[in-house]
Amino acid sequence: MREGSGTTSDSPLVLLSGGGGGARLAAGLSQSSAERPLLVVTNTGDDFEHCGLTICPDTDSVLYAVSKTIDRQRGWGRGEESWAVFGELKNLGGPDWFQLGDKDLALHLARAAMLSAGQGLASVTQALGYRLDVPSSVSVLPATESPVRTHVVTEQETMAFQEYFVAHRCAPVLHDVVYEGIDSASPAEQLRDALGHVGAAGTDIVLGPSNPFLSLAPILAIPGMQELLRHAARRVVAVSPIIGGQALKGPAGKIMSELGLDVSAEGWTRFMSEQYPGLVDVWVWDETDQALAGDLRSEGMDIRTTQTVMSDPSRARAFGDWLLGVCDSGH
Ligand code: FO1
Repeated sequence: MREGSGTTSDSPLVLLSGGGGGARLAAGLSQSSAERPLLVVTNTGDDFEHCGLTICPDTDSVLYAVSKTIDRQRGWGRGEESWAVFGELKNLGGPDWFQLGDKDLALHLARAAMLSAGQGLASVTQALGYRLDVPSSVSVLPATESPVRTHVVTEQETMAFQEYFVAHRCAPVLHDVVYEGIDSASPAEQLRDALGHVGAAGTDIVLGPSNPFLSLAPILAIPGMQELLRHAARRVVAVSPIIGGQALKGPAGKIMSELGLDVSAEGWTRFMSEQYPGLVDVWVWDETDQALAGDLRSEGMDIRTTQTVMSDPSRARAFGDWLLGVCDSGH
């Protein structure tokens, strides 16, 4: 861990995020009082082609969350949405397994138009963020421009991520996860730039409360990514997605048990520290699990506990402020 420059006001806070808990934390951090530039690095492993359009679910959930246009009940797609096109698409016999609201569809069409005009995914995402009124201190950046596609290996077959997540509702027993294309991927240029310049000396990295297998691994497994983050980081803080022995939403707990891991904040911490040795400095658990921290603390791990459940925007903001405090505290 590098001691950063005195002031951290201009050094970025980098958040690695999937589409669920990570997006909520991105929204909380973007509201946080400390005016540090926030760079949200999003998972691209869920991206896929649908009706000829490039869909980027995790990136879009973060865009909608930080621009406060997300449907908060569902946790994805737009609030105040209409479904005229989707309804007619069904009438016409089009694919109806993946729900696309009218405003959400407009974003996919705008992205498709910019991509087909030759713009890269990072600059397309930046343009969409600008149009959605994402706060100017926040940048949303797909982790890589190279195509990475998460596939889930189950006992019957290997299936694409959205087939597992949406069509099969995460029911099949997971044996392994593979990230097609990851070996030829590299970290987004804008991320290298953000972490490379002088002001980045006080950079802090937060691994959001996202699914380690489906959301964080497709980012951290990008060749060179861990080194890039570790080298730039003053402090790396990881937030547990497992609270009281389960994930709040999504299949992280189910996958951990299917992989024979202990479904607890401790089990998650041990998995992550073995998977990414030397990456994380501070482990953040929910206060529910406070009593379980003793063993790992006696092994020298720095475990902090607080209220991590972001049940509403004010809780997300308070958690964001708390995390900024941990990063700035220097101890
Ligand atoms: N999830 C679903 O379970 N059903 C859907 O029909 C669905 C549509 C959808 C459309 C746009 C979008 O950005 C996300 C959407 N999601 C849907 C969620 C998506 O599958 C997940 O957000 C991520 O891929 C997993 O984090």
